[in-house]
Amino acid sequence: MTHSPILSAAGLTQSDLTGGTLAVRSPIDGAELARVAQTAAADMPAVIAHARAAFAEWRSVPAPRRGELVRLLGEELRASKAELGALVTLEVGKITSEGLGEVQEMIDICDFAVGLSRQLYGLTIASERPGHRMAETWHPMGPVGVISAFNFPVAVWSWNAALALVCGNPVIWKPSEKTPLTAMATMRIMERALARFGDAPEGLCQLVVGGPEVGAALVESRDVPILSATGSSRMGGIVGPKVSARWGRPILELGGNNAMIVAPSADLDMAVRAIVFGAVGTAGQRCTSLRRLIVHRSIREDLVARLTKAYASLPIGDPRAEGTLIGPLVDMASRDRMLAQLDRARAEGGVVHGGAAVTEGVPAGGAYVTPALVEMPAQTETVREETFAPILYVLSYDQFDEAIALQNEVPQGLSSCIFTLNLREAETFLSAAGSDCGIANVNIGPSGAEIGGAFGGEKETGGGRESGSDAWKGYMRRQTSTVNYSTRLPLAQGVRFDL
Ligand code: UN1
Repeated sequence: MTHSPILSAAGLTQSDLTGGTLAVRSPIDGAELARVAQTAAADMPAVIAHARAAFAEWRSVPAPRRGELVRLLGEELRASKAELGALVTLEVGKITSEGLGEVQEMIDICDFAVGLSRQLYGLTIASERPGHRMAETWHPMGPVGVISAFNFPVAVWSWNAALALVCGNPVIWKPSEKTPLTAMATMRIMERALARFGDAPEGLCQLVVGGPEVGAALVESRDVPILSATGSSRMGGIVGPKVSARWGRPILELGGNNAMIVAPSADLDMAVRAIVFGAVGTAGQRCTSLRRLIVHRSIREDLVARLTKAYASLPIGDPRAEGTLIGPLVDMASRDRMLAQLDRARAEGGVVHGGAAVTEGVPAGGAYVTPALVEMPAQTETVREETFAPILYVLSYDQFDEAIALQNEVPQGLSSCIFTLNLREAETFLSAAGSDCGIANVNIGPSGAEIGGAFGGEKETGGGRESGSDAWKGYMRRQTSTVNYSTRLPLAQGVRFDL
């Protein structure tokens, strides 16, 4: 078998790509890219023990020095951006610009984490007792298990790894079975950073490739105090309670069912661009993808007409080709699920525009579709589910309160947005009585968040926060310390206990 030059350019060797049992296919044409070796479940205790040994050293390395490793990782990622981006495109089917954007997201979080390595600030707290000082210190936790999904095969690891490493924690990564190659190439980049760093402990960053048994070993081990998992709400509903039951800390980033409210005052030209990117970008396979439009009845007809027009001219095809905006879905099973959901929506009274398999003018063997716009009479069961495909349901509203109620009335709570030029509506949407999501935007679509903010959402999205802001606190343990520098021993709350 001759391998794609993109694989060797990304540092993968013949022995990485052959002889294993896990077949990896490109969504572009369904062709087999490689057969990679899998980690045996029986090897997981040794992997975890290795990480624990690394932790014993790494936790005592000063945080700014730990930041130096992440700085080097950022440098190596910059040097390999084109090659890794091309591999993301090959293994996931993202268009070239989005493949590169994913690597940029990794570089950005490295930069953020380097600064953070000098800012793991605790508090000083006013003590009620004389001659006492109270403080809060943040300490490393231990190995972090990262279970990532196919759709952001490397960026989500980097959000977790960059923070975990500066926080003093080793990382064990189990990527999606659909995307081990980008993970292996990322580890090669990490190895270069480690070599330049010099004295990092062995076992600080490990990759395990395999199925649910490999993930289960991370989920179940008490030696993995933090388990960060990205994927479906169904998966998180199994993983989260298992981690909690053994007193571990789950960080869950699960399904989204992200909506946009389009108010009568909206700048419709801008809204149309945001809607199209949000709904069809990454072929609708972001957890932040736009899935529901809640449009004021007075502008619905106009907006749907503009959207159907915009949808009709979208270039669908090989994601490597310049000009393509919609690449393939990850596999045929995903396309089948999309088509089945559209049938359900029709049965619930939906009028479907688009949403068909495409076989002409696209590489054979890939799961290409026209994105679907579905006018729904109500927020039915199908609309309330996340389908990982470019389906956009259109609902209408008359009163603003109704729009907010519809936005919130789904099980998921990741991202949300409103297009309006009305200050009252915008601020109400962002208020305590507004969107119930982890992300709420005004005059911006729901996807494509910057790394500087905390990323994650509520309800069935799992409640986890990753990436920017103070998400780092999820990777550390907090210690409250009170020091008595006086010659007396007063008790708090004025309690007397005189011997
Ligand atoms: C995901 O789909 O799992 O906000 C992450 C965004 C990207 C990350 C998406 N920065 O769309």
